[in-house]
Amino acid sequence: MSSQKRFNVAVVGATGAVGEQIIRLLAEREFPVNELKLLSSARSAGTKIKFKDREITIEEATPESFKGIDIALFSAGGDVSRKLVPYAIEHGAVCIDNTSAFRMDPETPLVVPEVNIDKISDHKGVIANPNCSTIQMVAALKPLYDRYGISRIIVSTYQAVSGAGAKAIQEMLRQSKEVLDGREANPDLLPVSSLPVKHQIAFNAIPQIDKFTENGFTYEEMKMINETKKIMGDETLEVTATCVRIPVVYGHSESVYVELKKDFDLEEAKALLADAPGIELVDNPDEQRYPLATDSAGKLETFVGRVRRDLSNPRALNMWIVSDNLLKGAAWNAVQIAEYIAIEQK
Ligand code: NAP
Ligand code: 3JM
Repeated sequence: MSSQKRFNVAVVGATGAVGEQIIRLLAEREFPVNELKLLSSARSAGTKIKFKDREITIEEATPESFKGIDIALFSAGGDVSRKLVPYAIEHGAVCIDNTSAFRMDPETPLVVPEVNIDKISDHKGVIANPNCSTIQMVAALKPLYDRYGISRIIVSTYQAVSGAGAKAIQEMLRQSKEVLDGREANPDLLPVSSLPVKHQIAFNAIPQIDKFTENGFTYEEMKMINETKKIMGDETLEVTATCVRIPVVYGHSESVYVELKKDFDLEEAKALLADAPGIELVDNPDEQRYPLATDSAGKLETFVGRVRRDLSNPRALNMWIVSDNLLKGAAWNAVQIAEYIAIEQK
């Protein structure tokens, strides 16, 4: 992208699964970077990361790290954001936060550019990036919402291990090898929670992502429910979710049932999806074409297929929504927001 102004950018969580993709996208998209500060915990401080033709030394993230920073992208967990975002704001940075720390704060815009880019200017120093599973779902449902209205969404997710961080990928691969070698899998990480009980992810499906809340839903499920209403700007939307971890490395898949407020024509609904920004319709049952997690890996788009009228409710659709959880689900949505900020401040 072209812009006169160049920005001092900080990436917090630069050595993580999301941070790595943010750095790659900043380079690939030619984001107008002046200085790039790469921050992590003390564990990784001192290691070097390549950015274009430069080698940048990782520094420990501290309250002082944000002096002179214009844009700070956070993906180092909620505790780090809660602690450091206020300092970054104090130093004059606009923060784009990938964690759940500020998403439901009424003062913080929760932005998916294809859905509610108009909210981007309402910030008080921090713009929140939604949860990965929410982002791809609302991006795909937006054209249907605008044309027909939506009353109800029932979603089940099939989420990749990379959503639980770089360590979870290694955990799944290690367990797979153990099982293929005829040994028992030694679960050590998933589900991510403070409880000592861990489950096998290799050759399995775990119906728990994040901790449980008191109502029987997990936090991941509650994120999808609450964030969807906030992003769509519609508290009357009825949403329910079941979030499941599966042994896929990259790409979250979702089975979505959506009840519309008006009668619809199926071919028109598909045409709306095909024309929507950031959406690619892959829907040809005759040729067995539909979105696959493996095809979504490395891509910026959200893929939609298996679009069909529900048999129990003629005003409802069933569909399959897939996207790379580390890209549109995290790093790309965040860099997209940064690109809009850069355009605004040009
Ligand atoms: P990850 O691969 O485990 O990486 C975690 C990163 O955070 C590493 O760079 C780590 O640095 C850094 N970090 C950990 N503790 C820190 C501390 N006290 N101070 C500074 N940096 C610290 O995890 P990930 O998958 O990249 O995810 C990171 C976070 O992004 C998640 O916790 C989540 O909040 C958010 N996330 C959001 C989405 C989304 O949908 N928007 C998706 C995935 C993740 P070291 O190398 O020093 O350990
Ligand atoms: C994705 O702070 C933490 O423990 C991070 C938990 C986490 C989150 C979150 O709640 O911010 C891990 C993976 C997310 C997310 O995007 O909601």
